[in-house]
Amino acid sequence: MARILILNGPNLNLLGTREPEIYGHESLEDIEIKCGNHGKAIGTDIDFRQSNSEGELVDWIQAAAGSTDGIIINPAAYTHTSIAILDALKQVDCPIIELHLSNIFSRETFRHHSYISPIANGVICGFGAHGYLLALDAISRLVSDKKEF
Ligand code: CA2
Repeated sequence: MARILILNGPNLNLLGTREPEIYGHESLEDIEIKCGNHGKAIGTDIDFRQSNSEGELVDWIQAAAGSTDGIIINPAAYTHTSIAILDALKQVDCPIIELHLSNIFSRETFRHHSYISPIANGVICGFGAHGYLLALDAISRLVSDKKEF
């Protein structure tokens, strides 16, 4: 069974409590449950985490090298600032999908640049919580394509 690590960056633990017009009404725990159910349906094993700490996210990415088949990451605000997360992801040899709840390109210009996009296999943004399920489908295809070679 493919092992997929889903990482969530700073403040995403507050989902559902504020700014629902941007991020929706679902909590991160709701999204984790949906991912777990969808993961089962498509035959993937999900490890779902959130941290407000850049260093902890880097540690988790480093530990994933060799033990995870794919990474889905919503780096939140670190998307726009973190060379450390970029460098960590560069060392991992598995498919990577960058994910955002909101359409970062329809928001402030400082959100239009991502340090992560250049090394991601793909980017999903603007579909709210449903984006997590889209990302799971996409990464599971990338993982099975990789195993065929
Ligand atoms: O759209 C996304 O998923 C973002 O990654 C969310 C980040 C933002 O900095 C990115 O530009 C786009 C912000 C996450 C903060 O989430 C909150 C949720 C509810 C209340 C307050 C913050």
